[in-house]
Amino acid sequence: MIPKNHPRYESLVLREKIKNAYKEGYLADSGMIAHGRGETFDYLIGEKTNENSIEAIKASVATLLLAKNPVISVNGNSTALAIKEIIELANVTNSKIEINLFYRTKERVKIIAELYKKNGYDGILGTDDEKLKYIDNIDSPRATASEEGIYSGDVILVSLEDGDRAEVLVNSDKKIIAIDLNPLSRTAKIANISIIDNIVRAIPLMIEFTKKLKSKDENYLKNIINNFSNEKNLEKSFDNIDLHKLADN
Ligand code: PTJ
Repeated sequence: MIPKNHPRYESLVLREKIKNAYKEGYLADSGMIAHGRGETFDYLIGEKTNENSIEAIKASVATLLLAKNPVISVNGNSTALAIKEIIELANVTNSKIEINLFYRTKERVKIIAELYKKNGYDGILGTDDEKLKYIDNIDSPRATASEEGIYSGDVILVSLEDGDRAEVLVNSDKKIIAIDLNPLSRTAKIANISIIDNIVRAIPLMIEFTKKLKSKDENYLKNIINNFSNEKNLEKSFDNIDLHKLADN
């Protein structure tokens, strides 16, 4: 039991979730390493959602709301940290949810699918190995996608994603929104919109902004997207990592 007054309470709670997910058999062992890398970058950006990430979140929400077939891609880490929020975001944005694992095993897919079901989400995609297609015609599990989801989707939200697979998706002419704490990662660099923030803060904010933007017309949403530059967003993310400023806080 982690004492609530521990100065690093929230961070320790996330570690606990990651550890438990590994014990339950659905988090890849490398997922723990990935979490550690994320923690480091979170520390460096001040463990808060910075202004540029708010802009990235608004552009992401506008993109999801204008999409024809938006899909939220989930893996072991995102499920461990934000399953309830992912389901709510899918519901408010009318997005599908698809399991897309870098280290794919039948067992992990089964456990993750059951977890979504238990949390009230039926019909998760990407579970049936037989029906999966290969996005880039390369026979590799990193490029698998379900026909009605990622394969035909026009906007895909990925989080805590390996760079190789994000690249496959970008090259297949889909709009990619990435949630990744590391602004230097290949995923963050190649995505159309990169939310440089912790998934546990980013998704609740995406839900909040969806509720605010849902009633806006197409032009309003297009304006938000047109005024957003991912290049500038990433530059600002680098500026947020200011060790002197962080040391003074
Ligand atoms: O469940 P699987 O089989 O799909 O495997 C998932 C992992 C995460 C193991 C796999 O996709 C992988 O190896 O990813 P990478 O290449 O380590 O990239 C993960 C990225 O997520 C890194 O850039 C981390 O900084 C970032 N990250 C880690 N924790 C968080 C995060 N970004 C946002 N929020 C976090 N909590």
